Amino acid sequence: MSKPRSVHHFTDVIVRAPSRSVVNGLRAEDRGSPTYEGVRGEHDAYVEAMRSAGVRVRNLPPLETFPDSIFVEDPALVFTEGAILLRPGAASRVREVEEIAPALREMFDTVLELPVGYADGGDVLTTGETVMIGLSARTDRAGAEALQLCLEKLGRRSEIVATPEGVLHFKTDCSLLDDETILCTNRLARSGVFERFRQVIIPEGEEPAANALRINDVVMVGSDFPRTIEMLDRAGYAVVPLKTTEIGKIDAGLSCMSLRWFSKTI
Ligand code: CIR
Repeated sequence: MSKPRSVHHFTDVIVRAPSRSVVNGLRAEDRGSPTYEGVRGEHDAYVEAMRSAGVRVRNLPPLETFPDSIFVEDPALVFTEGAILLRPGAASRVREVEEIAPALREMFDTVLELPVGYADGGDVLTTGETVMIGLSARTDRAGAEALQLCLEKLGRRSEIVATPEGVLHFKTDCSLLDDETILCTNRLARSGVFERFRQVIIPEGEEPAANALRINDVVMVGSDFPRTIEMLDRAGYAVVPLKTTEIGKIDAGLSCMSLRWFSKTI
């Protein structure tokens, strides 16, 4: 049986096509609604980039009842060892869990359920050594602690950390570039959570670029962030710029639109 070469080595992803109701997606600040066509275009390009990066893509159908259901990262977590159904911290998103559950039950032998509290997948960063769970307005301590027990059942070590005040999710402000390197905002770096990593700091003014996505050999980065793209390019990463202008209006970036895992059976 082969083991993952590294934390950014994936074989499979799940995505969900946007519904027309995506224009009503949640947002902290109203900077205008995204258009459905715009979101669909960004999602199509994302799916294409995933395929080019060498993963199998399972594309679930749109859900009109759930405007934010395109962001499949939040209602569940997936690992080689199994999946965990979460309890999203936004009332309008709670029932997205039962919508994604059947696909996960089909694809994983082990599917655990978070029993209490609230936790969004956007608050969870899986590194080589531990799973970092960020407390936020969406993930409370009861949810984070219950999640630690679920992770233990999957053989994963975890730690609870803080998300900077006013930041939606822990991963809004960071992503893994490789096993040892984190891309993160200055405000998150200052909190000291990534002291054991090499840290690449997002240029001031491009903070939303921190939600990038390393998949196999490439790093997907929002195309609206030229200084971040240039910085990563110079550092030797194979950058794939992807448009996130429309989904950015509803507080989303690149990790939010997929669940990713390494399957041992490939
Ligand atoms: C929400 O507020 O739930 C969505 N509008 C955005 C979710 C972004 N998800 C993520 O960062 N994992």
